[in-house]
Amino acid sequence: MIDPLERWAQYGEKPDYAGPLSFGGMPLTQDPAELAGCDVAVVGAPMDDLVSDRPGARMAPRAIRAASCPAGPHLEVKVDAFAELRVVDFGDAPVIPADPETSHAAIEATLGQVLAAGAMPVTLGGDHSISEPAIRACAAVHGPVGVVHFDTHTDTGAEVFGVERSHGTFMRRLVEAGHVEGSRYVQIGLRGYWPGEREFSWQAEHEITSLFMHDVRELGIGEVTARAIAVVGRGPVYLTVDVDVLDPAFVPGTGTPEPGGMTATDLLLAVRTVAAELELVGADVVEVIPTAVGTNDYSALVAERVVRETLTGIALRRRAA
Ligand SMILES: [Mn+2]
Repeated sequence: MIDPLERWAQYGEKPDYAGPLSFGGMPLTQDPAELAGCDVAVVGAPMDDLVSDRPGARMAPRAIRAASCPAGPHLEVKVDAFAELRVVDFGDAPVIPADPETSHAAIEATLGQVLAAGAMPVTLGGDHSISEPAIRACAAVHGPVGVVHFDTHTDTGAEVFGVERSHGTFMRRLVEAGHVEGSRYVQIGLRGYWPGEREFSWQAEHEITSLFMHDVRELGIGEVTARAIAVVGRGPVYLTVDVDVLDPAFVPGTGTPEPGGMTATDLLLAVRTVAAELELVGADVVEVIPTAVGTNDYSALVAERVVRETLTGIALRRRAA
């Protein structure tokens, strides 16, 4: 186990730009034996071979780790997730460029090691297709899961350009394989011009709930989040956040940007609330395309905060229990 804070121990924190790169400056290991006793293991899934539009999300795990992550308690809810939870960075899954099937198998196997140790995997994508092996790994241990899915798109196509394994099809594949319960699956933030009638009627057959961007605009994020939590209810839940749910103003780098999206303020509150209220067994943040270095990369920074708010929600839930 490498502790990036070690050389700054007398200060209790280190500069974000210094020391070995790990999520939140947390200890870093690639040894599954060292996951024992951990609550959360962060895993990078740096692949973007299955995007239909802009590539670059393979660079995101490193960029998210390099984004600023200040130490200390959350000013609003007064919980320090890193003090409350034992979080480690488990490195990256051994993905292979231009071989998505092998990369998906590597992601599933790496998350399997996390789950076998009793820890919760938090995966840094990658294009959104990485949620397919990630959710499969969680469902293999916990049984079929509910899903809270923040996204502009439903990702429930039967194919995209005739391709069945894609960042636009994986949710359909997971529902059809029985890994996701349609009646406990909620999409939040949908907008734009895809998908169409065929996909939405398939979704209706599987009792999937869609909360659109106009619902967020008209009902407010508090009510939309409460409705999502009510639909998913008790039982294991996976949280997946495609950062394209945000307005491009808040995420300059992402695979398929769509104007008219959520604010960072709303998204961060929503993920924290979901994590505090539901029984999360896994989470990911995907489709981040880094456009700058370190704290200058706002896309990676907002993705880092999505994870931080998720961890804060988990810490709140643990404290309440
Ligand atoms: Mn997506």
